[in-house]
Amino acid sequence: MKFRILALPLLALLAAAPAFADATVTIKNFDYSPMDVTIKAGDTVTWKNLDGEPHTVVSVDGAFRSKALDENDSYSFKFDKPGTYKYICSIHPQMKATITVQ
Ligand SMILES: [Cu+2]
Repeated sequence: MKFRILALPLLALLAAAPAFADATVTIKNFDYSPMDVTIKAGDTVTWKNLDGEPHTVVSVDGAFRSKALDENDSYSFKFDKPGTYKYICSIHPQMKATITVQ
């Protein structure tokens, strides 16, 4: 019983911890920075919005889609398959960038 009581909050903590980011993309001044990121299959990319405006991270081919990220919100996606992933901000479609997974 004691173990159960201790283990549950621990599991909740682990589940709430952000995924380890192998690469970080900052969203600032209506740009993704860096615009081109190259990672390995299995790596996780985390985007963080530093603008006062909401932005999203939406894959052109539907592989991933964030909710609207407010200032200082972040979104992570783990890329399991090699390929070229172009993405945009669905609110400001002129914002474009690419993740290349080797
Ligand atoms: Cu945007």
